Amino acid sequence: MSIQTVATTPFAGQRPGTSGLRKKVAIFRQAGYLENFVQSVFDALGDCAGKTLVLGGDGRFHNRPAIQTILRMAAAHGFARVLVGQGGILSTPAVSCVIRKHAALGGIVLSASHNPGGPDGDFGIKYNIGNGGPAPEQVTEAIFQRTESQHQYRISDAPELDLDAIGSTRIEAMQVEVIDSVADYADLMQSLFDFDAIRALFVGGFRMCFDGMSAVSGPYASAILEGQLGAPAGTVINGVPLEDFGGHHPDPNPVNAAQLIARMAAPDAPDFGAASDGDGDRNMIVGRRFDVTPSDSLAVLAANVGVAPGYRAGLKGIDRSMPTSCAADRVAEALGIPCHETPTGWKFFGTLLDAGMATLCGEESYGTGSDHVREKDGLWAVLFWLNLLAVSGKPVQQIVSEHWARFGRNYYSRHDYEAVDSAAAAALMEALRASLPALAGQRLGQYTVDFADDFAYTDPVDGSVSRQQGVRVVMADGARIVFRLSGTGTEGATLRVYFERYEADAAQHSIPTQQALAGLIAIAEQLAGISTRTGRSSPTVIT
Ligand code: VG1
Ligand code: CO
Repeated sequence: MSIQTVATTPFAGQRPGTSGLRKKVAIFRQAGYLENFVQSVFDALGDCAGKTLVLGGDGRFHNRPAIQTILRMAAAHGFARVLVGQGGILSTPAVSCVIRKHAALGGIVLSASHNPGGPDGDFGIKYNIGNGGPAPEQVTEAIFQRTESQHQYRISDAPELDLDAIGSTRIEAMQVEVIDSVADYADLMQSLFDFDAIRALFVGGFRMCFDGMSAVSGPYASAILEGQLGAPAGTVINGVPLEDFGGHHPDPNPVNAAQLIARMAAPDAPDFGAASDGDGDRNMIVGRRFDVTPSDSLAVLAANVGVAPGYRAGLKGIDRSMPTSCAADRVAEALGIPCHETPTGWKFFGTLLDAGMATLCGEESYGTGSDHVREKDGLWAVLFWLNLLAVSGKPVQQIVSEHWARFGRNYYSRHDYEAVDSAAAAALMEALRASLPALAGQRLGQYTVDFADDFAYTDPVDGSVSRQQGVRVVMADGARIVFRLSGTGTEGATLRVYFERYEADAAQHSIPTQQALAGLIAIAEQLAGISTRTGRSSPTVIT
């Protein structure tokens, strides 16, 4: 074994987006592409000697070869130890958990999350810092700067390592520990939730369906739900991670998790349904014939936080991303705690969580989590709901309806226009930005614009500023439309348009969502000219 320095040429466009660097597999398979990025991560970290690194991914195509490469590079950079998930498998929240538990310098997550996998699909890589959370923008920017002038990388020429046998081996002077992918994470979950109450629920005949979407959360869900909590075999469906996710789009929303939604609408539907995404950090919560929006889920968990033993001390605050509905704000107000509004992406929650300013966090994109790790956490949210269902004895729909009756309902929807022409999408956003100064005070449909701006955020802890985080048009009654371009897509541009309006009157809480938001949807078209500019008459996905 020896350490080599390999000459390379920089690749353009290695700037991490909302959640790491995501590209088509074919791009990642170019000689030196992954290596250059990893070298840039290690360069940005500085001295890695004697440190511990956590490494794992969602099992998608190219996961194993990428892990072999990164292990050999880590050895060439003097890491003392790498903890790698068995078979190369670690969910995003499990990486966060393992980094924290073992006081690692950081971790590398190989995933493109909800993006499709397989040889023609997407691959991704993300660096998480010592608090277990995604690297903040200063770090991702430093990594990107290095990629622009990366002319060499260092790697050991050690042979491939067996990733499937738990145990310890060496590459150069570095110890490689293949760890159980689930154990540390399962211990943490057990410390937060009332497993006895949930076990009693299943003993009483409660039925659930968890859709692993052939992605990383299957092994976690099988071990915890069926193994530790006694849910009947078959509770977890699509529970084995496949390199191409079975050809499916591992994004847990009612459109992509159609199999689960159909099961929850059947006459003999289980009591509770849930799904998670490619890397296990998102969750969808479903009752019988009833989908819970992620924004409502966050608000409901916040309002009922005392059911879970790990949260009996109450909440320090709630964080939500700007496009996420204001349902959680109403709960925060009732609890007398702050609610922070951050840009899209979990990396913005880390400073607030570390500073003890928040306990629960959520995003409208099926992401919920807390200060137990520094990532959103799919199975955590499912266990929280199970704990709530066990303690309350009420069905999902009743819990949500009662929540609306108490706090009012924030009707909410997101319209995605995927793979649109990048130039057209950029022009649409530019035109919108140009129109903002004239919008305040204007009458649009039945609404009057209160203010319109491009969301800029100053982190209250470290003072860092992030601009252009989404154009928002906010009406006098608080209803709003948000426009932003996705930072995770790999084909053209994806335009996301978010709609929200508040309804206090419980007699008005059963309107179909798209109907309830029709006025705002028409205004968005009028303001942005979506159909003419993108050539699309309707969204690709509505959630
Ligand atoms: C999307 C979501 C965002 C989420 C991000 C990463 O980003 O909107 O809320 O944090 O994905 O989630 P964008 O830029 O495409 O809108 V995951 O599950 O991919 O790590
Ligand atoms: Co994800």
